[in-house]
Amino acid sequence: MSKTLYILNGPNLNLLGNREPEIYGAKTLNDIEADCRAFAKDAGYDIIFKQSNIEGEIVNHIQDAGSNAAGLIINPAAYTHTSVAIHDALKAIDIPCVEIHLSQPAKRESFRQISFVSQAVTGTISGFGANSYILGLQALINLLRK
Ligand code: CA2
Repeated sequence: MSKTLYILNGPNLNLLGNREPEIYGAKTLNDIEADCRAFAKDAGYDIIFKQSNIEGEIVNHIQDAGSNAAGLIINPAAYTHTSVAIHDALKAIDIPCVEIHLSQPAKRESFRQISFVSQAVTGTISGFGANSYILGLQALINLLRK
């Protein structure tokens, strides 16, 4: 079985650490990537880590993960609440997928209360800041070990 995990990040997450630290924390996406790589390495996995502001690119990455990876973590960012294309791409692959969020969308504006992604993933982790990524990896790796 593949020992590669994909971690996909949606629009504006490249801005992490520079703005709105009270909502999204002080770590940059590069910091989060380094933390994820270290955690995954200890567990015997390598990471392909991507960020895109373009919906179709995220769809392409999901399809690549379906062919090459053991599992997928995705923070779809704003596309969480709008994207049928990302929902359909996740439904079309046959590997475990974990949706993660830095913040807790359920506590925020009404337009964030709907996730088009949740129906298409194994589970969701939200509200733990950058640690949501590590908790997501832990959940995914535990699943893959079963
Ligand atoms: O909490 C999360 O992880 C979100 O996926 C983040 C998205 C938001 O649209 C979702 O509702 C919840 C926003 C990511 C934008 O990140 C920024 C970071 C710094 C400055 C501005 C935006």
